[in-house]
Amino acid sequence: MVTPYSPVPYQFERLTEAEMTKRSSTFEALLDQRRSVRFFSDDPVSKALIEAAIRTASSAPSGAHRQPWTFVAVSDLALKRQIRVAAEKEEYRSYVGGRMPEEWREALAPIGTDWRKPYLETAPWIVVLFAQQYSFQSDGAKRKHYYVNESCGIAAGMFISAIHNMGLATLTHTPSPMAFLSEILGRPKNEKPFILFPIGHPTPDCVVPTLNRKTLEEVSVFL
Ligand code: IYR
Repeated sequence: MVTPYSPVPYQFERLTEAEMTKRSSTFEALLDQRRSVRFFSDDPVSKALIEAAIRTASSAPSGAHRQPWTFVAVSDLALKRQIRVAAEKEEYRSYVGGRMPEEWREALAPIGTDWRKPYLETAPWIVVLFAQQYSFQSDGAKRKHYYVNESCGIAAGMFISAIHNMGLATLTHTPSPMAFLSEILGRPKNEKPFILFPIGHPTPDCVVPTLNRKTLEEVSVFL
């Protein structure tokens, strides 16, 4: 059955230039404060906050509005431990076992990462974003998804922003390969692990790598 196009009025507010400028600088300053964090306190974070971040992320635009994502939120210590062990096994092979090309290892040197991922156990939550390559209709027929990577990438960005806005920290973590996440978390075949996010409060002595962001001139062209 085809659902017909039935538009409704868009609720929006036309702002003044001054108000737009004020809002843009407040938002820019907020997001500029965000850093990828690798030192998490084990202080608990309420389920309600994680739910709010997922709802926010799920408002992302997506190809044909298929919302091709599943957010799996894990607070169970035994499961987090299992994820840590499996991730470290893969990362050890990459960093120490020579699976990561020299050029890549050099690119990561200033970030200071290695195969150890203790935060996967310490952070009160791990949220794994799975990208649904397709889904199923109620009659079991395959339902096509469109622009899955673009859609999930946008949802991931909005998730990270929501987490930062609520004063929590996260890390965009992509242990490679990630197939172990499907197995440990019991996800169906149509879902592929996309990004893993440890979430929590940073430790009081948390440090982050020194880095500069590219300037507007470096990242843009106006024609
Ligand atoms: N997945 C590895 C390696 C890694 C890759 C990139 I690209 C980074 O920006 C950081 C790390 C890890 O998580 O350590």
